[in-house]
Amino acid sequence: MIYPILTPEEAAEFVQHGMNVGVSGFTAPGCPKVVPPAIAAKARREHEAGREFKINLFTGASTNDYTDGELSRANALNFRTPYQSLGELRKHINAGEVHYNDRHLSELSQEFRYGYYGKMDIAIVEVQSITDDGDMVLGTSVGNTPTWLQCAEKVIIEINDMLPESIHGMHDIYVPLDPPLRREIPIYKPSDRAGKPVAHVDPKKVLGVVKTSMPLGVTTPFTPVDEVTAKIGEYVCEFLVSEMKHGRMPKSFLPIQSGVGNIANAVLNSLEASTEIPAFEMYTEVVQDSVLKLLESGRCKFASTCSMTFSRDAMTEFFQKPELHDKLLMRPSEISNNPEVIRRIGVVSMNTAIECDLYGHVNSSHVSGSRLMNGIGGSGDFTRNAYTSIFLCPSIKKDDCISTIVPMVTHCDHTDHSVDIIITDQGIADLRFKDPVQQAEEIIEHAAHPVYRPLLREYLAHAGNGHIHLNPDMALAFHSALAHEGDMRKADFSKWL
Ligand code: 0RQ
Repeated sequence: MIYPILTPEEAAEFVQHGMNVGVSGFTAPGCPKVVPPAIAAKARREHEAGREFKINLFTGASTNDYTDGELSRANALNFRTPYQSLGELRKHINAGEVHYNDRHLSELSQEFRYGYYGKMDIAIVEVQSITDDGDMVLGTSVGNTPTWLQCAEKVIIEINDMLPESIHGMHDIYVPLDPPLRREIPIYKPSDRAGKPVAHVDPKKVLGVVKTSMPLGVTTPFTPVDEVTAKIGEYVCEFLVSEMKHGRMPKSFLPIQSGVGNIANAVLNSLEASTEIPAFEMYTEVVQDSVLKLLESGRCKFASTCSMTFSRDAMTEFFQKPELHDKLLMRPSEISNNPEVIRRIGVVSMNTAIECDLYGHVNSSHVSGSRLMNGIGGSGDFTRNAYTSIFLCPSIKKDDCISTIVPMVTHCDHTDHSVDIIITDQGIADLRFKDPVQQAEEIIEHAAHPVYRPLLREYLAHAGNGHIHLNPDMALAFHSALAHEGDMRKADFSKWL
């Protein structure tokens, strides 16, 4: 190998205060694991010596504790984009200590190439292998890595020997040309390959290679399916079957996108069990353990993704089963989440909401309108362009004190124009072919929890006139009751009536 071998500490020495740094990965898999902690240690030393040290960090999506965790604990982050999900970093963002820009995941690569963020100083990339010509087999996700390799002035490589050789061939690396030269992306079904199995870097940019031996897979335990999430899963199946019966969805079915977490898990379990939904394909950004089961059973015929967000056990199992390897392709987030492809191949999107309002606006990212939870992630890429867009959430939270159906959302990520269906444990609210007031009635009667229906009906009855009925004083009464009394049931409209 022509590249110098570095220790993590030697690699971290190349990273200076104020630099734009890009890392590989999308969610925890595929992120670098030893260089970021060494950068965090360098930041601590610099701070102790009274010098400033903060970097601007560009990722694919959320990362791992080695990256966001270590760097935020060391106060080493100035700017961060496009998505995060780690408690430690969330705390710093909500305290105003890290400047965070919540972006659609499909867009960051092109925005970087367009020059919105200036130059990328260094990219740190985990790979399975690299040739002297600069061709590399990436790890268990792709994220924005191909663009980072193109834009970065210098590149540090982590070769993780826990990545098996059999991962070679499971990536589809395609970077579109920028306007005015861009052409359509040649993906007409989820299993189509548009690019190459390897990513490429100019070998002259490579500062060196750090050898690692770090376990693969995510460690966060999955919350088991419970009564509420199981009910949501059943309603999703009921809805999809009814769409086929009414001829609104082809009998051969359409590719689905599903997020992460316990609701997505419950939905996929229901799809696995359904006898009425045919075997299907996924065009999605993350696949978790439930997708491994679907691939094994043949219920999922093919999964196009950006990341293998499998647990450690599922990751080991996947690599022990070569018969599954040609049923999955990992692509850059620019492609896995590409609006043009999603719209054209007819992806059915399913994402989780923090709250939805009576008119179908959805908040995915900010609790009570101010506290960042994770971010919009890929939910906007898929929702806006889906064949049918579905939002899922439990109807109530925190022992009935929170209704996820509210008169007005405190922050809006997805507008009424993009949201077709809201499904809770109470049922299916179909917002299509309805005006805003009809939508509000549909949501109250089919998605809201019975405990909150009288209050929501009262709001609607007194919210005024117009195309959308909105009473500015009453619209946030649920949230003000939660803020002051810890319980949305205490919302009191009487003073405005
Ligand atoms: O607070 O932690 O203090 O208990 O918010 O709520 O119910 O645990 O959230 O883990 O199911 O995730 C939308 C955040 C749901 C996620 C969201 C409080 C609640 C709790 C968290 P505590 P839950 P879940 C694929 C696509 C956007 C990105 C996306 C998400 C905390 O699904 O990040 O879709 N989605 N990506 O108590 C007040 C409410 C509340 C509330 C929750 N209505 N009012 N507080 N909380 N709802 C993935 C990628 O893009 C990579």
